[in-house]
Amino acid sequence: MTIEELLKSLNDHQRAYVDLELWDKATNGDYMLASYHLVPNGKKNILQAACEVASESSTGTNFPVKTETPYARLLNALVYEVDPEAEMVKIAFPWRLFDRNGNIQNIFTYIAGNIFGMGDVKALKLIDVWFPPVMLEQYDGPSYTLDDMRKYLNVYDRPILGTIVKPKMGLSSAEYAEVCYDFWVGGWDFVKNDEPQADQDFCPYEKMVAHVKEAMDKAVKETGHKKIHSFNVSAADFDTMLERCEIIRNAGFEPGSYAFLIDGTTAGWMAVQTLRRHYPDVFIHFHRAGHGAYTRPENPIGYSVLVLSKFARLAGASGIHTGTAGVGKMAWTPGEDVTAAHEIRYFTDMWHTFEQSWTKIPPQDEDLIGINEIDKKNMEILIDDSWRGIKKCCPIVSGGLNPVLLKPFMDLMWNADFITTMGAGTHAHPDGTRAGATAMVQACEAFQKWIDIHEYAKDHKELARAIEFFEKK
Ligand code: CAP
Ligand code: MG
Ligand code: MG
Repeated sequence: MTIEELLKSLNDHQRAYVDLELWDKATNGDYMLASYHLVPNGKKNILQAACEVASESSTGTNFPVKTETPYARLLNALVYEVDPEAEMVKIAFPWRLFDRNGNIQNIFTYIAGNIFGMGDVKALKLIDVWFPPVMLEQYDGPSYTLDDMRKYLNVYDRPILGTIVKPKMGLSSAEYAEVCYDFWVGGWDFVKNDEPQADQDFCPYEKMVAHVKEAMDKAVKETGHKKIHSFNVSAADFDTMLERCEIIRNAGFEPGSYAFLIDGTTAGWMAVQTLRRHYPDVFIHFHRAGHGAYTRPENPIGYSVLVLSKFARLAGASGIHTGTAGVGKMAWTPGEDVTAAHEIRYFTDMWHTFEQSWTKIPPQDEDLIGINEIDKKNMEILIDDSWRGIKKCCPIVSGGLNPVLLKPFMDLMWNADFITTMGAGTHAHPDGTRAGATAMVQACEAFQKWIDIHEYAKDHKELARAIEFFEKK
């Protein structure tokens, strides 16, 4: 069917949710834009189904209602582009639809809410979103960033090297801290709780925190390097979550030596934003366990890694896992993971549906945008006066990485400005955690010196043993 025929096929109700003449008005600042891959269920054509989606994801339902008012109608989401071949549609959401208190959860109830259950669609995947400058004013964005972490660690020219303590669960608090100590003295920077770490009877929360503090003090003293631990503060309710934060803050850790990890998909956006708003001086670590139900490339219904990552930045997460681009054990590809990792770091990016500028200066103010562009090259603007832009959100790269895979991943990533955490990649090393951590450091050194790791391993035995073990797999 041609676009004209598709338009003619609409009923009055659907016609209220389409404006294929919107074009450049779509980026005039009045709308948040979204692009979806949409396959109708067969009874409706793509434009009819798209209008039903626009209705259900803004002001409407499946019939026009007598209670509609002229003002309510102004808030209708509008289908403004449709590409039947590519099965792609773009929808403009008047941003005044959204809770004006910078509430991400609210947006998801529209653009990733009921519509995922609609009978009118067989496939509905939210591919990308674009935020108008006014929304960037309203939402928190990151406060404590990777740049602050780098300053604390005095590490600038390589990824932050980290691990996740394994086994995932079952160690006592003392055993847990022992593994942290071994990693910190063998390698460098960063240890995180695993995503299910909470207050289990074999590893009581307060004891885990206290033992980690002891291990960190010992490791800092021995190595002369600062260390960081990312504590999982996810909990049954917000009070308990905040209590866990206070346990950590009152355990004697110096500012910068701890991060708060939140299981953002299972705990939800409210938890992420509560942490961001309560603790602007702490690195908020968004673990995304469970996101695969929405983001796996083969899932017909859901949203992309890019969308999740962009909202994490808007919500103010300091960092979010963005995957290993197919190099590690998870299912995604460079197209998804590297795009997401780049998008949340830069000031502008145009690798996907929309060119997103993360500046709060309205697009029409070109000369100021020009100044921002120049500053971006020196990175001052993102660091020193973020009033003009949303600060960077740090890609956290994990999931089946090991010293052998670091270079293949970095070749895809094109930069070293991220945190990497290797669990098995450290603790499965034939000579244990300390050697595993050292092997990771050596693999990173080899990359920095442009030396092949097999060459470098000739006089770095921990790396040699890691290659022997992990390459066999
Ligand atoms: C990695 C990990 C992370 C996943 C999360 C795990 O352990 O701790 O939670 O990487 O995936 O439990 O699998 P390994 P993503 O290093 O031993 O694989 O980063 O893609 O969100
Ligand atoms: Mg409803
Ligand atoms: Mg994990």
